[in-house]
Amino acid sequence: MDRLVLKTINDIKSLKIQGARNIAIAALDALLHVAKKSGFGQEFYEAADMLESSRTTAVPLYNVIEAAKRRKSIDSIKELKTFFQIAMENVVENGAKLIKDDMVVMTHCHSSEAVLALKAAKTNGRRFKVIVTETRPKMQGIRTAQELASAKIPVEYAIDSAAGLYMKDASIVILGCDAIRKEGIYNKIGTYMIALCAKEHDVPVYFIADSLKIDRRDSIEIEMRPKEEVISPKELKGAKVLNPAFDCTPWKLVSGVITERGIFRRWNELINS
Ligand code: RUB
Repeated sequence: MDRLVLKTINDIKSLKIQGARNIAIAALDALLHVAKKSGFGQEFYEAADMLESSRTTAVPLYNVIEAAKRRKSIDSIKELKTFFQIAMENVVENGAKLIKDDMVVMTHCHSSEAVLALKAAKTNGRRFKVIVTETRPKMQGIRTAQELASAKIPVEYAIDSAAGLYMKDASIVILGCDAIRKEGIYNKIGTYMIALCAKEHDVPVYFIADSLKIDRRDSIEIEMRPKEEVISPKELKGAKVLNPAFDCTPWKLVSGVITERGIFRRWNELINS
């Protein structure tokens, strides 16, 4: 298999490249490289299938690869990349409007769309603080905290289990999204717990997502990560280690999904828009 494809898969699996949008863009870049090199033959389809199965819950990866396989043209792969750019600009603009002066925003993990919306709010002159949870076991929250701090946005970096303690101080929860489905929104593990806690404190919960995250399939697989990310095998024998990467927040806990088409509170509203 092509070396760039193998490297991309490795970077995606190891979370060097992470976040649903970044993963899909990296896969498109790898496919573009293969298509330019050897066209739309066996190598292209094998690369597409390997890339697609590298992460199972990040729906834009599935959606763009299936589209690239159907369309079989270099221009359409480039168009898919352009779609991300244009959609992202509108998503970010719609997300930034929710941030008001003196708000305390809580966020979890690292979502490029959520970070860009918060940075846009800062550019628009809003003054606010962000509480970022560390996001065990791979600590992607640190990327969010670093990027916000570099943009001079006040940040507090909290251990995951402190989300309940600090929710009473939050004005809004802004999260990324890996899949928008009939039963709810899939995002990094821990999101559901944060949304439940926000409900208890009457804090609105918004997900930021472009429409390439819509998933109309009958089922979705929640990615299970290696146990070695959590514990050394020598430390615990005779127990199964559970390390799921994502969970699902049901629509009843969702105040809105911010997309390039507007903000939606229900699945039917979104798919009929
Ligand atoms: C990242 C994560 C992000 C979404 C959205 O999980 O859950 O919130 O993927 O990201 P992981 P984006 O680190 O396991 O990929 O807004 O960048 O698409």
